[in-house]
Amino acid sequence: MWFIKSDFSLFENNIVNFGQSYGIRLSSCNNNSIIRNVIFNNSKYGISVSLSNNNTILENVFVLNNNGSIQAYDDGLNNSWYSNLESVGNFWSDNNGSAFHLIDGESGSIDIFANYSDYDKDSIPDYYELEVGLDITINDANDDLDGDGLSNFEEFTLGTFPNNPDSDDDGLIDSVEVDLTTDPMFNDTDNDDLIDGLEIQYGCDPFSNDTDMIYFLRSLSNLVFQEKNKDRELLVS
Ligand SMILES: [Ca+2]
Ligand SMILES: [Ca+2]
Ligand SMILES: [Ca+2]
Ligand SMILES: [Ca+2]
Repeated sequence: MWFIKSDFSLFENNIVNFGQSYGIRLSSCNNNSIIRNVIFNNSKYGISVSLSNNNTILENVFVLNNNGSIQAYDDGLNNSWYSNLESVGNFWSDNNGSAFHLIDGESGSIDIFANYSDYDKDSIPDYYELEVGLDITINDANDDLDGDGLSNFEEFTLGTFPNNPDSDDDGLIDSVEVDLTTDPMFNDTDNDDLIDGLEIQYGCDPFSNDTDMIYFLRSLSNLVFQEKNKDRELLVS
């Protein structure tokens, strides 16, 4: 959508998914409102405001525009990318919840009420979905990508990795750790140098850091003893 010399207009609730060039481009346009548009996967700026002044750009959803670079551009005067009155800015796929979001261009504009976007509205933000390899275009909150018994949304809220069934690599899958109440993101819950998976395997207490090593060593020596006896019995017979 390329607007030239358009003033006092409202561009609202459009879905802009050209997949090729600019999303919304203003050239010599003044006093317009660009509000609540969804601007997805355009190869250049999602919104570009050039030689244009006093425009308001609010509550737009910017997703994957400009090939991973800054998604909006502004070289005009007094363009607003946020509203102080309503404490609202725009939503960005490259924002992790940080309030400040930079806009490219000579104006030095900033969105100070920036927020993350959630394109598929599954309550998992785009930045997170992109980070861990979830699909930002479909509601996959209840799916279980890594098959560990926890849904993608549960993993997002717990802080475990939805693309790794054993997030802390201690031999216990994430849902087992949730059931046991061991820490799924720290491999040695009681900090006694024996990882949680081995504590469970050898019947130790993953929450007690005083005796675990002794039990572990005793278990190991019992195993070795049994193995040796087995060999001896085989030799005798
Ligand atoms: Ca989402
Ligand atoms: Ca999972
Ligand atoms: Ca684990
Ligand atoms: Ca331990």
